[in-house]
Amino acid sequence: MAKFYASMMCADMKNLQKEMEELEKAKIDGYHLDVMDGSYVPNFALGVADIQAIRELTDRDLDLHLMIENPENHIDLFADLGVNMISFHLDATKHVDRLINTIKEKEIKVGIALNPSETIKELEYIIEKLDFILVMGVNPGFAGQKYVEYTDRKFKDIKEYITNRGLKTEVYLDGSVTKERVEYLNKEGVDGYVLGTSLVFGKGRSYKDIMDEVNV
Ligand code: S6P
Ligand code: MG
Repeated sequence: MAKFYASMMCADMKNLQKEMEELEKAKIDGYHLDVMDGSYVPNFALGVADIQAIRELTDRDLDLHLMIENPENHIDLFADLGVNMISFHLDATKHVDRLINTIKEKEIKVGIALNPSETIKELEYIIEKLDFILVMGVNPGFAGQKYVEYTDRKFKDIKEYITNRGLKTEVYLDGSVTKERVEYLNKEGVDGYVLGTSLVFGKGRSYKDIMDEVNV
């Protein structure tokens, strides 16, 4: 079964508790938490207080997506907030392998977020240590962007690579996830999806009604 994570930078933070209650009725597996530093990407998103509030309201998985420079400087802080998964970008840290080890030592699942231009080959040696790959369907930094179309081809390459290597690494799509895209990529074996404004938020419909229509 595909997993669904709600991208909380797209949620109505004035009504956080109600948003989360509605999302949990809609079979959301967890919450995707985008952290941005205005430097790795030209935007800011969720912060420590938001993550604390979300953690207090749910036992479901918190999937932290770090779009920040030098993420290694902040792993203790985020681990103490009780997140369950952390992904970071290859070009945001000098020592990728060391950072993977640091996250694993905290017993937090670790993933690499792959930008549109980056390939699965760049993960050749580290892939065996990864729990998941967060494939960006958009350039990181903003919600509501257009899908980078070659990502569909990239998923085929990634799945083939993982199968040939006999690995169990999960593959998720982050960015521009629509009903049609979930239904198409599900057949390609994509394991999970980050849901933002393209599918659930700001549609004026109940999240449950929307998700009931997604055939996976
Ligand atoms: C983008 C960020 C994502 C967005 C998500 C929004 O930098 O990593 O997690 O929150 O892409 O979804 P949508 O459907 O508005 O593209
Ligand atoms: Mg994200």
